[in-house]
Formats: sequence, C-alpha cells, structure tokens
Amino acid sequence: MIRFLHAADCHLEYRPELGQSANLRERIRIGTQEAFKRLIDLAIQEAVDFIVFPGDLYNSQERSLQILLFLKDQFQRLQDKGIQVYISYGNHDFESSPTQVMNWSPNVHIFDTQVETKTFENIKGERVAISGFSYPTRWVKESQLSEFPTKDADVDWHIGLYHGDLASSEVQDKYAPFTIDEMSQKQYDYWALGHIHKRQSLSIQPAIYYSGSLQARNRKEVGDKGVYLVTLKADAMPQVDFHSTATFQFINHTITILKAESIGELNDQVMQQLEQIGNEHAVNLELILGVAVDADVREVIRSTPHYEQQWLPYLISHLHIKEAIEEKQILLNDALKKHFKDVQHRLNDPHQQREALEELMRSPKVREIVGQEILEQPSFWQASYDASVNLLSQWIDDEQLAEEDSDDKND
Ligand SMILES: [Mn+2]
Repeated sequence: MIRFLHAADCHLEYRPELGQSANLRERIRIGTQEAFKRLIDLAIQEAVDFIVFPGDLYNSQERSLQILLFLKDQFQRLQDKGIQVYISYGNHDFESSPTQVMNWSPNVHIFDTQVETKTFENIKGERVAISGFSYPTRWVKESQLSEFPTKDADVDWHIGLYHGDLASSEVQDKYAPFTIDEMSQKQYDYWALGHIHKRQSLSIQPAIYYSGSLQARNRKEVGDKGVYLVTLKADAMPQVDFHSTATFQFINHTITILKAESIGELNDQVMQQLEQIGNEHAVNLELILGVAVDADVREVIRSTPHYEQQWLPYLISHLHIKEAIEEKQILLNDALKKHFKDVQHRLNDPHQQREALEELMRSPKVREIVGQEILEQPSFWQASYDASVNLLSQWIDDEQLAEEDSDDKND
C-alpha cells in the first residue's frame, strides 16, 4: 500500500492583488504560509510515503530568501520522518534550467524540463513510478503527454504529475493542453494535476484529479481549499480523500436592507447580519438595497470603494450593491405594463394607494420578480410602501413618456 498527498498550486509567497484591503492582504499572506505548514503537519500525522507538487509551488519565478528558508525548514521536517517530496514546476514558477540555489535535504526530488520518471520504493519493496516535467517557460503550448511512458510493468503503481489545462478549441491553449483520452491511454493509477485552483475530478477511472489551491488567494476562489490524500492498494481503485488546509475561506453572502433612513441605521443592520457569519472567513458581500433606503444613504454606500476597510472586524473581500426593485425592473417588464396602467390612477389617489399597491404585489408575476422571500417579510410592506408608490408612479410616467416618444418617431 502506498499513501501520498497531492498538493498543487501552493503559490508560496503572496503578492498583493488589486482591490484587496490591507487587512485582507495580510490574512492571505499569513494564510498562504500557514496552509503550507498544515500540509506538512498532515503529511507527518498521516505518515504518508511522499507528497507530490504538480506545479506552482512558488507564486513566481523569483524566489525570496525568506521563502527558500521557510521551505527548507518544512522539507527538513519531512526528511526527519523519511517522507519524500516530488516537485514539478508550473507556469508560475517555471525554470529554464532547474538548477538549485538551495541545498535541499535529500528527500527533495525535482523534475527536469523534459519528461522523466523517478521511482519510489517502500520498506516492503512495493514500487511506484512517478513521471512528470517542469515548465521551462511561462507557456507550454503543446501537450507533453506523448513524452510520458505508458505504465511501467516493473512497478506496482504509476503516477503522473501534470500541470496544465484541458485542450479546448475556443481559446488559445498555453498550458500544456491535454485530453482525458491521452491520459487514459497511459494506464496510470493516478494523475495528479495542477493549474486549476478549483479542486475537481476529471475522471474517476482512470483517476485524474485537480487538487486545487492550498489556500484561496482572491475572492473568486470560494469555499474550502486543501489537498488530496491518495491511497493506492493492490487490485483496488485509488482512494482519494480531501483534507482541508485553508486557514480561512471566501464565502458569498447576501444581505437585504429593506429600509434605512440613515447610514447609521444601515450600518446597524449590516453589522447585525455579519455578526451571525462571524469574522473567520472573508465575505463576498452582495448588498441589496430596498426602495425604502434613503437616497443619500444609497449614494454614500455606492461611492465607497469595495476594497476599503469597512464593517470591521468583519472581513469584506468584495461589495456588490444591487437595487432591489430597479434591478428587477418590475415595471419595465412587458408582461406587466398593462396591469400597471390599470392601477396607475389609483396609485396616485391617496385613498386608494395602499390597496392598489397590494393588488399589484399580489400578482404572481410581480411576486416572481420581487421574490417570495422579500414579500413575506411584513417589514417589506411597511418599509417600502411610500417609496414604492413614488417609484412606481415615477416609472409609469417615464414609461409613458418613452412610448409617446417612440410613437412620434414612427410618424
Ligand atoms: Mn496556479
């Protein structure tokens, strides 16, 4: 039996990205290194035979002294436990001539820019062939699979390390474009892929997996991140288990503000909801502003860059503002136009407003557009009543003007 960890896209050494607050940058910088430590802890705890790193171990081609020393320490921890390390470089950490500036411990094995095969043997004499290659340049435009040998008959298992992207006919392929067919033909027991940061399986048999990144580094990398623990046994399918290494996640969350007459009021509501999520994770926040949110409040919120720190101690990685009613364009929906015209005169009559509005909101079409969830909150009715009436009347007027305009043109 052989057990190993598949850890792609570690991207050690964080470089700040645009649109990230200082707070968030610091969390990512520390998190990236901490996640790597967790990987090493896991390897030791699980007493695996080795770890494979199929590309983008480093974030860039330039390695800093700090990162090299950090890695040397971490690999030494593995060396002390007899755990091997197999590294192939990817498009981020490509090397034209993988000569070593660091005197790594003897357990560290780095793949050349030409496909080569290394062999691992455990105490019982069970043998694994590991084939892979390192990127010599940022882009590798051809599939490298023809260079990979088919499964070695003299070993118990054969593993492939491959940093790349599935071949596509639409975009120009730059990352060693491959097909599942090509990989299947090699008859390997496991393909450890790197490059795509979202973990996924391209095929169960043969086993072809992306382990994804170790720690999310921007708001697009939503959810938990980590590595695969792979177990290879004689005459059995590989067992592939996910283990989290992320120190925090990016999560999507929506907050609806039905009514706010001041920034303070809006702030209280946002903080109250964020409190329920906690500050462990970074929040990609979608803020839906109802029609009863004051215009000045709207303006302040809209003019605040999303990357500025706000609502501390909560970590907001992104702020997307939506107008609850506007965006759904209730009144501009063709199917509704007629109905709105019927109630328009009543909306303008103070004695009939409420009834007219409620009638409008009872329409299944309106409910569908506004959303059942919002409609069921009693506060929606309370809060949005006056503002809705104004807005509805306004929109109906605008609509009519627009129609009149187009009539003129037809003439
Ligand atoms: Mn990567």
